[in-house]
Amino acid sequence: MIIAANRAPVRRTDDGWAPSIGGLATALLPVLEEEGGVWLAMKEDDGIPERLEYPSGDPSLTVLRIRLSDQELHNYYSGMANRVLWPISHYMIQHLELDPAFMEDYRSINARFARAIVDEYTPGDYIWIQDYHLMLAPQLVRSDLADATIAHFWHIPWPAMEVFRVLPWARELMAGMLGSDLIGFHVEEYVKNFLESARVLLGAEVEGTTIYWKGREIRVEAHPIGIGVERFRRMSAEAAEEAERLREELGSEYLVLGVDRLDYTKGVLSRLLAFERFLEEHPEYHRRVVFYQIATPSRTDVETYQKLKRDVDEVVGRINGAFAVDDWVPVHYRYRTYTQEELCIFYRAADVGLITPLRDGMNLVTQEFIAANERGMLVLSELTGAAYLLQEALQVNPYDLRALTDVLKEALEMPEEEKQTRRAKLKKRVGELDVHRWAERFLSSFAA
Ligand code: ADQ
Repeated sequence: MIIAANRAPVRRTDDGWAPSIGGLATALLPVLEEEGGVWLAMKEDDGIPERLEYPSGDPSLTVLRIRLSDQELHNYYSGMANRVLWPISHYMIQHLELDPAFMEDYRSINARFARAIVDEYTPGDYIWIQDYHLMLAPQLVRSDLADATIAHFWHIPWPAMEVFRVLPWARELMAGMLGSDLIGFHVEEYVKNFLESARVLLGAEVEGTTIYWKGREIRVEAHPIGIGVERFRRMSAEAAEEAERLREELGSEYLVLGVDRLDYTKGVLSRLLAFERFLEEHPEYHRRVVFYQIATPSRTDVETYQKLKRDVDEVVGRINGAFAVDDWVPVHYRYRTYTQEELCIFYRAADVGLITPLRDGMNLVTQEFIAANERGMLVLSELTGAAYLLQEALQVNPYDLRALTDVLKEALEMPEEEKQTRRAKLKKRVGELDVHRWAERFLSSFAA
């Protein structure tokens, strides 16, 4: 198996190399260790050598890094991936920056990945390319390896065709993806959008969920991704005491929680505005509820992310300035990264998980919250992939400030029995979505 992804699957720890945190590495490393293989990723300043045999004692896989100059990193990653493909796929064309230099380096870095894949390939290998950083690689590999088995998995939404076609390079990018034999998305709606894009923009023939293009057949399928459920259950059980301690320290009857990368797609700002309005309209909740927002710094080199940070700082200050009294601070805002063990303390302690992205491919925080939480209720944006799969959550349109404010009250006041019933169903569903099962499902379709 050859996997190509933006990020490497391992990280350096005090005890040597360990799997990176995050579902993809956790799910795929065991497969690669069993089958043997290669993982190709972009070179970053993370201390990982350009060629690493893993695990150290008895290596079964090789991690190979693709080196990028600073300018390439800027154009390919910060530019094309983060300022073009990310906003367009999340329906945020106001954040698009269409600089042709971005696309130029995107082409050459995809070609570099493709070359490395071809160099590592031995007949019979499966090639699995990940995400929006590598749209052109499948076709570039295909042109050298006509008989190779190639799959692509897309981790963010695929937007409506009329939105995607705004990109000047829409057709070229789509044709790049169609070098694959199998293309995976999180949910059926993204599959439909992609099929429509192939039909209209490329004139490809589409029958059911198969695309016929240049004499080849490409299957397009929904494979919703999950989390390492057992791990989160275990971490949550271990966090029980600390979760109680956190609640005591906060000294508040209710804890409302948000956990996100600080990204404009995650809806942090509108969530804060809803909480502000909730406090304005419901003085009976003053001193009784705390909103804890954890935000991981993300893409801090991009101007729109810097502006978002300033806006969030300002609104947090405004709410606390207006409402805080004595020892009650209504908004606790933490702009930092936590370990997953620490996150589980918050997940476990919360009465309401407020997960309200303006758009999100799946949103794994949702599943982590469900796996770890034993007392509360989940409020979930209907504009996430997760919403299609988690019907028992309280769903809301995050652009609707009125609804967002009201749903918070509804979640806080939901009868215990109803919360329990909904939680049980949600936990069952998250168990089915487990990332190990996701990998199995995708790989067995790949091999079919
Ligand atoms: P992301 O946009 O990064 O992923 P998400 O799916 O929620 O979004 O995953 C975020 C991960 O980061 C979670 O595992 C979470 O625990 C962690 N995280 C978030 N805030 C953190 C914090 N403050 N400290 C530590 N960890 C934090 C992209 C797509 C999603 C898709 C996934 C997987 O945008 O839609 O679900 O890939 O395909």
